Amino acid sequence: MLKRVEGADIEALKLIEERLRWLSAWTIHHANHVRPNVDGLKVGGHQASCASMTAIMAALYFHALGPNDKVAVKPHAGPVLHTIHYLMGTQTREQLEAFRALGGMQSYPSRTKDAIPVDFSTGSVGLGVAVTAFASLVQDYCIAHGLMRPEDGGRMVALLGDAELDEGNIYECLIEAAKHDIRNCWWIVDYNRQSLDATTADRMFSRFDEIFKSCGWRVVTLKYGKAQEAAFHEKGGAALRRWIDETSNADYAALTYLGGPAWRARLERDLGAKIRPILDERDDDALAALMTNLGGHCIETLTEAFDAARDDVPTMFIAYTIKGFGLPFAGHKDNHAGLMNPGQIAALRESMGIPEGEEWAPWAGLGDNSVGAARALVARARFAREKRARAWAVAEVPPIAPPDGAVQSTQAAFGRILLDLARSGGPLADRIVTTSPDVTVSTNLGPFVNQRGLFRRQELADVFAAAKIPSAQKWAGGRAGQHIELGIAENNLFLMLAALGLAGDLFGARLLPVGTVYDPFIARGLDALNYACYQDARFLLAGTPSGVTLGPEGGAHQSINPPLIAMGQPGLRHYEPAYADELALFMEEAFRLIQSPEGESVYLRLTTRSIPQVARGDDGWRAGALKGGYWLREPAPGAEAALAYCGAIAPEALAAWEALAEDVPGLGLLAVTSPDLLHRGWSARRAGRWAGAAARPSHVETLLARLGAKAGLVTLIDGAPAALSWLGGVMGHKVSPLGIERFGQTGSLPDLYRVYRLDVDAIVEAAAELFLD
Ligand SMILES: Cc1ncc(C[n+]2csc(CCOP(=O)(O)OP(=O)(O)O)c2C)c(N)n1
Ligand SMILES: [Mg+2]
Repeated sequence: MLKRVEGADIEALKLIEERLRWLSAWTIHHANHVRPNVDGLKVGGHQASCASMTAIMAALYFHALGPNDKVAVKPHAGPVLHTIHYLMGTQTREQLEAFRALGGMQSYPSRTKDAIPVDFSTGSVGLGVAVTAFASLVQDYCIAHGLMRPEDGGRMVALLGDAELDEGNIYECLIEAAKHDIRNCWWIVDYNRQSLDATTADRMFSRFDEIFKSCGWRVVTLKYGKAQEAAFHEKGGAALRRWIDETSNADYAALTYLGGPAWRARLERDLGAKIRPILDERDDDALAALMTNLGGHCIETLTEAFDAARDDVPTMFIAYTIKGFGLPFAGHKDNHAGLMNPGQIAALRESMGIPEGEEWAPWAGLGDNSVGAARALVARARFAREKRARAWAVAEVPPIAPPDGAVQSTQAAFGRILLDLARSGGPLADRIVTTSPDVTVSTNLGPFVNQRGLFRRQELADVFAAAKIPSAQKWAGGRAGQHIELGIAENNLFLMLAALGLAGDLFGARLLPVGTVYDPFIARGLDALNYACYQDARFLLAGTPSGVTLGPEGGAHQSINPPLIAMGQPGLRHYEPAYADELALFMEEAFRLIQSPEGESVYLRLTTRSIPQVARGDDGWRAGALKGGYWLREPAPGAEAALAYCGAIAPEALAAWEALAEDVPGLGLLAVTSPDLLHRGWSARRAGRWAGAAARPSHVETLLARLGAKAGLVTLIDGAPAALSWLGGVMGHKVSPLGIERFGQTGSLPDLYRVYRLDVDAIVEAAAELFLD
């Protein structure tokens, strides 16, 4: 039985729609024209993009949304979300007045920076849409694992601009979502047929629904408003409908901008006597209102459509709209960043009956009955009003023992550690969710998956196992599984990690997500990785294998710049272990950081190169390793030189140290476990001096202070040398940086290390050159 919308509610929703249109436009206007401008920069904001979807958002928030539903709002309609909360009393006028100012409401909805509850940050178009599909998968995961009650589940909703449908990540996600049989997901397209630059191509009109339908989605097209539908039944209505269907996007937009007389002239020209009954019935304003009465602006059409889609089938609503609806630049192709001038905003205010000086009053100029009805509807709204208290630590992190083995690779050790965790059980292991874009086996997640299985809403039989075909890898799935297998689309990996890494905030159930990817292909999903970090999603990412250390696989798979990417990425901590005991320590730390309010995500750069493990005298190295580096061979006080290495080329560094130690007394050997952390500490200390913070030396300063003032450093990393060459700037030491600056190629490790100058000879030569200088 569908819940029918009461007539009174429709009127109140229309009132709310108008107020959202006004308040979002006014908030933007205020920031640009009323608030003093101190730097002459345009403040900006998108009045047209907001007006395009105020009806959609009024119907959604004040009619359709339930308390567990989560929404990703079209970035440039952010002000509408804030004004919704303003009407609810959960956003302040001060925050609206500070739109785009420091500490004020953000330009685009931000989970971490906005005062109101924001379910998903948006801004980079396309990503906010796709993340909702992954979030619905995570919700099903949490329900299947008993981490939340089914009745606490909700719908994951994306409000998107039509130009977002050009983003490839939408289609990658659509395919993945179909494979995982997602449900409870709505994508509502603000189909105004305008992007940033112009009107969008007509050719795609009929294609979107085909694409979505073939992926199992229900597609609901809301093309005409109720007034248009009624007009289609009038004399001349059939011709009008045909004309609307056949008119190009650009034409429709231009006529909208030109208004009533232009519509009249054009319809008369194109349809002649057939349309005259409809034209004769209406003055210019009424005609313009009819022609812009599209489905996405019609509260009745919207509420009916939302009510009719209450099952769990993923649904795309294509809501036809006018960009800038009800504003003076409605339909103009240049209106994306257009702002009303003071005269235009005053005219809009007057047309809505809002007295001058009462611009911020939510219900200014309305009669008591109207205000009462609107307030009653606002009071009944069921969407979440408060930010969810962040759900943090869920599992004590036990000490993680490194796997045994005199010779090991970090990638193999990673797989072993996860296997040991999976076998030993306990709360930590139960909260781990692994995921990988078709490189599960080749990144050593396989043993974990053998233990814990694939996650599927429906049972998935292992056909090979059933047929008794020998295989090291089990491939069965079901509701208890803890691995989410993705197709090859690294962008999806990061959106998956974003959604898994927000499970605490979204569903009250913190997960410990572990994703693996070939290190060079991090670049494939960089914006999604940034997006995940921007929202403070927490996860552990293993980039493996990495560097030219991959050897025979060659240049297309050998990564160079991820250490620099990690250094430049807030919210992500890079560790690059050389030894299995370092890796175990970093995994332990990562599981802690994922759960800590002050924590962050962790990126481990690993390799398949098996190297002899070092003997440890004591645990003294651990504290330094966690902070980014420790002396594997202590320098003598005031030593003239040191080698600083990162990761899998530790054996070359050690051998070079042996070769040089005799000639360079007191030579130090610095194990850099995180260029990222060392650099952060260093720059934080320098910044701290000006912020009045205690000027305690940073870790890297403490390490390098052991060397003489004129000492030289040879730095080496299987990656971009700039990740370490900056070490010379810390104390003013001379540096000879070794690393990879050209694309890699196939070869054995000795050959590649020789050609790319990472071998012992190169290190010795670099050191000698420092002294010759
Ligand atoms: C990845 C990315 N590229 C470019 C932009 C700049 N940009 C912001 S909005 C927009 C076009 C939006 O058009 P549409 O999605 O149709 O929204 P509308 O304003 O028409 O509702 C563009 C290109 C962006 N935000 N993100
Ligand atoms: Mg658009």
